[in-house]
Amino acid sequence: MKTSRALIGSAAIAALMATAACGSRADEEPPAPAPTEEAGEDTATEEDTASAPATEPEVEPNGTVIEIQMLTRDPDGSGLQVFKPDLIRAQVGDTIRFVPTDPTHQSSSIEGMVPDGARGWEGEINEAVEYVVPLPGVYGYQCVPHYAAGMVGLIIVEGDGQDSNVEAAKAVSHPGNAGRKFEAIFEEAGL
Ligand SMILES: [Cu+2]
Repeated sequence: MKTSRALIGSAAIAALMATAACGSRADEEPPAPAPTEEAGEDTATEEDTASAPATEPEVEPNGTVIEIQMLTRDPDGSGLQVFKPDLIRAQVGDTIRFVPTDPTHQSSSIEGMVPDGARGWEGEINEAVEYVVPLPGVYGYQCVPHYAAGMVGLIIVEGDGQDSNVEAAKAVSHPGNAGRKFEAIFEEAGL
């Protein structure tokens, strides 16, 4: 009881702070001087964009979008309550787009199943959510309402350090069918 009230309290404070931050940002409306554009290799912009100290590196979307369907029943027979495909390989900067093909689904990364320094994502039910993958590593995710039913998936982002969080991700325990599903996915991935 105590815990959930404390959580609600801090969530409310966070919401207030977010509102305040939005408000002040809108009020300020910085005049934004026209940047002097030098075509091509421009590297000195980091100082200007230092806003909130995010732990996740800023990553430019590279234009590649990988779609994952959220399905109640896979018309091709892979099962009920599934992400399709539930295992993908991606590159840093790719946009992963979860598509609400069927209703009642969403996608959230699972705590302990994203690489250090990655924030992860949390989608709304019945809405598409996009995440630009910021770092090599594995990213495990769930559909919150159908987690125990085994509606989970894995993204492998290739590059230096892609195996850095594999063991940690495999050590996470899951409710119901999700554990078995992840075992199968990790096996399919050769991890
Ligand atoms: Cu679902």
